[in-house]
Amino acid sequence: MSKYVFITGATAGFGKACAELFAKNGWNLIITGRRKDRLTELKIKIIEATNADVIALAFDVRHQSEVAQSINQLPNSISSNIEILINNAGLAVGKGPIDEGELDDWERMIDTNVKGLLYVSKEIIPFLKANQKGHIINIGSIAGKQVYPGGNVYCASKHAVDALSQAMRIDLVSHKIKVTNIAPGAAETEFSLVRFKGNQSTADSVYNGYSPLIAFDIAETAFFVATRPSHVNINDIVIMPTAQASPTVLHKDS
Ligand code: NDP
Ligand code: 8X3
Repeated sequence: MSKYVFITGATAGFGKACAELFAKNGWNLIITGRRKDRLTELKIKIIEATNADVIALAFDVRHQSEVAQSINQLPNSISSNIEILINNAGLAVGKGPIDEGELDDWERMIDTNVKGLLYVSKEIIPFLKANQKGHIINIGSIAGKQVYPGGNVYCASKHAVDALSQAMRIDLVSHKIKVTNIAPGAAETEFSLVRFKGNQSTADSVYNGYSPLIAFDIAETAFFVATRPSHVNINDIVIMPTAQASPTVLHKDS
């Protein structure tokens, strides 16, 4: 199979699980992230386990010229075969009242979650348009559906992802490009360790007392939406752990 799925943030969590699941099911991959060593490790692991062709591109989605240069270096034989873009790279940094927020945290979230998603999409959409088919899967969040205490800028960035998913669907429908927004609730990845700036015990406490989602759950969801018949598009999926009813209502074991 010559089809490629382009995945941002494949060095950890959801993106890595998506890479493994799509490759196992016959897809070729373009995996991206900043940590080159992790990309290389994942590439070797997938090549050993499957027949997938795996291209690793290390770049920071916040830097538009890096994004454009990396993607433009792909040979036409590969870029013209990109069928799916999974816009997954993202992060929360910090959690607390808005007036105590740090400028650098705000900029990291907005630059990564919103501008980074736009920079990558701008480069990939022309390949999908040229083929008059394709699928963009944006990883939003329940934080993009509801705002919760201390979530302010992260929630705003994920509301922007939700809006951009709707906008892409409207603007690209005439090119037969599907757009899906996946909005997960609490999932145990490196997300909380990043959010709490390396504080392992605070990060662990987010997942104590219940079974959170795992990265594979989101990979399965992405794979499901990507494998519907050509006339079917799943617009939006909210997926939470069974123990979670809303961003703030979690049923924990006492
Ligand atoms: P992880 O921290 O495990 O993975 C995040 C990925 O994003 C990494 O591969 C990281 O790669 C990449 N990334 C971060 N910043 C950049 C950047 N500037 N340039 C390129 N890549 C970057 O978290 P998750 O897998 O949980 O998160 C994936 C997505 O899911 C995010 O958008 C997150 O907001 C969203 N999400 C997460 C939820 C959760 O509870 N875990 C729930 C809902 C949504 P590297 O550091 O190598 O660059
Ligand atoms: C991650 C889920 O609830 O921490 O997007 O915002 S939450």
